[in-house]
Amino acid sequence: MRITVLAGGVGGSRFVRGVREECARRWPDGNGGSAASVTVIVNTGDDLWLAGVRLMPDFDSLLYSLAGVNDTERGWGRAGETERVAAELREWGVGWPWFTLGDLDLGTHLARTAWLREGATPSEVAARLQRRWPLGVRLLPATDTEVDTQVLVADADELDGEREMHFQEWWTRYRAALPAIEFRQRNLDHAHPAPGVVEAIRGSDLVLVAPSNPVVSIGTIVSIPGIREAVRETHAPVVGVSPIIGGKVVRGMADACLPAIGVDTTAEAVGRHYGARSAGGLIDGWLVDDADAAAVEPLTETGLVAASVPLWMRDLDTSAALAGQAIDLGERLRDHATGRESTR
Ligand code: FO1
Repeated sequence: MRITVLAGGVGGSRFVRGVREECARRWPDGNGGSAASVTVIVNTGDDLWLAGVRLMPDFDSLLYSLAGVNDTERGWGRAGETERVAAELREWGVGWPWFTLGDLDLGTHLARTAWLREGATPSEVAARLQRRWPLGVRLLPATDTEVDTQVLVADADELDGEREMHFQEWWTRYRAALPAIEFRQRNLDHAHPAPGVVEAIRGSDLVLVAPSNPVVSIGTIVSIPGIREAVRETHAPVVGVSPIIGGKVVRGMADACLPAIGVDTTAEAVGRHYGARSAGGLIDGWLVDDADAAAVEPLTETGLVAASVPLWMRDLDTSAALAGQAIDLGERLRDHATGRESTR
């Protein structure tokens, strides 16, 4: 069983841990792991250069969470972190005072930057970093091109009344409080999927879209030329999980991003936004929370196979249960599709 997951950082980490756990339960390999293979296509739009080092926040959130060394409260960075270097950087006025680089976390950024300076690609760096811990899944950056997300906001002090800033400043300094006019990926014109990404999507038995930010995480991944096409053309069923429950984001700032693309902050609107593959969209199945069960009927009319299940991931068991629901919906879609083929 080969599963590929499109994921961002914080919401993605919980979901991917659930997928890993559920695969170990369904397809045990006899020594605690899984005979299934899970590949995660990781959003790289949150990435940035800061204080001379290259940060890849979503990749690092997945790496630390899957390795069990993450700060579970904050949702990013390392457990047991200290901030001695960050205090010095603030004294020197290097980096951003509102963006904390922990000492252990800096170890990762320094290793990554050292390898990049030796000529390694972000994909090669990602492979080296995840060799340190047996994660049980493979993490692939969506692209090796720097596509750092920029946010356009209104600014009366600017001549044209607008200002652009890195997504991380918009989120960590302003807490997404500045209304976003537009999100833009840099270098999209010469970006392409990282090695292994298209092959993973096309070669899967199931593609899952994690309950990550539809704009700056999933949206960024599928904006890389070639990735949306791979998802639309894969023979695997494509099942998405709503990041919105009862009209509210579960974590993060998707509610501050969705208005910029004209999408309401509802499970139904995001499902419609991704769209049914049979109607030119991205997904086949869409899981909403029981609180949004009323969305199932209207979503079904758009060509999606929608289902309402418990979406809250409070712990490993609930995360694994959600992953199981997504895998089951994928099986239903596959049987349905093959059923359709056999009647042809
Ligand atoms: N998020 C914050 O809200 N404040 C921070 O100071 C901060 C530092 C930070 C350092 C490294 C890293 O990988 C992530 C960090 N984040 C911080 C989280 C980051 O903004 C998020 O992980 C995502 O990029 C946004 O979803």
